[in-house]
Amino acid sequence: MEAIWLWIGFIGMLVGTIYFAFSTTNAPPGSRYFFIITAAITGVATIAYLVMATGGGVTITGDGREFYWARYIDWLITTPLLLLDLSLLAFANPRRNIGFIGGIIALDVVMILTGLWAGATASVAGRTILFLISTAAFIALLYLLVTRLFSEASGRSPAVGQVFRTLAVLTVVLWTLYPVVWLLGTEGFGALSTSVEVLFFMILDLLAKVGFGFLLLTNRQALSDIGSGGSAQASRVS
Ligand code: RET
Repeated sequence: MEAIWLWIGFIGMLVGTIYFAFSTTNAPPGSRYFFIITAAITGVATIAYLVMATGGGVTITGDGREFYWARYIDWLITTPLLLLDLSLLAFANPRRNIGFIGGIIALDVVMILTGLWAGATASVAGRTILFLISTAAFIALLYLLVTRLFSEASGRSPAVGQVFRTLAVLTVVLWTLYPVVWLLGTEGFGALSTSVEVLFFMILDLLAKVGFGFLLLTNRQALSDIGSGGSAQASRVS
């Protein structure tokens, strides 16, 4: 069954990538970078799913589990890009907030790397400690997203504010399900078989990348507000 879920993941990511890449030609002026970042997110995942579906990117751990490390390489590249999309929506002037954006991405990288090491570790104690470090970074990241990014986004045009809130809520809910699947799956308590775990991660990945990208890139009002300056004030003037 695993291979079927992985092929479905591959096709879903591929279709998303082609759609986002073609939509770039029709991007509202000044918003093209959102299309490029979003197509890159699904593009990286397309390759990761192809690798896993053809039997790569997986290893047997010291304690005998089948561990798909390829998905962490995907997440290591794509989750910072998803946070970049959110940050570029929230900040009227992202360049001036480069420290904050770098900080939230650094927490994300810590979360994914310690999650990778936790999954690859044979000892239960090692896995538990690394899982806790990863979760702490995740909570800090969510805190920054819910406080600072939300308040920045409320200063933008109504359409930008609305799409930011939808995407941020989607992100908080979906991302929180990843450690839950991990804990229930083979890396944690082993309540889910490898194939059910692969299925759940595939659904989450499609929603968090293709679903996210679709909601963002089909919102032409928000994208053209951003292209024309993007703050509440700029959109009132135009
Ligand atoms: C792990 C296990 C350790 C604890 C935590 C995790 C969080 C993972 C997250 C992944 C998000 C992935 C996304 C992929 C792209 O579509 C590594 C599962 C907290 C939040 C959004």
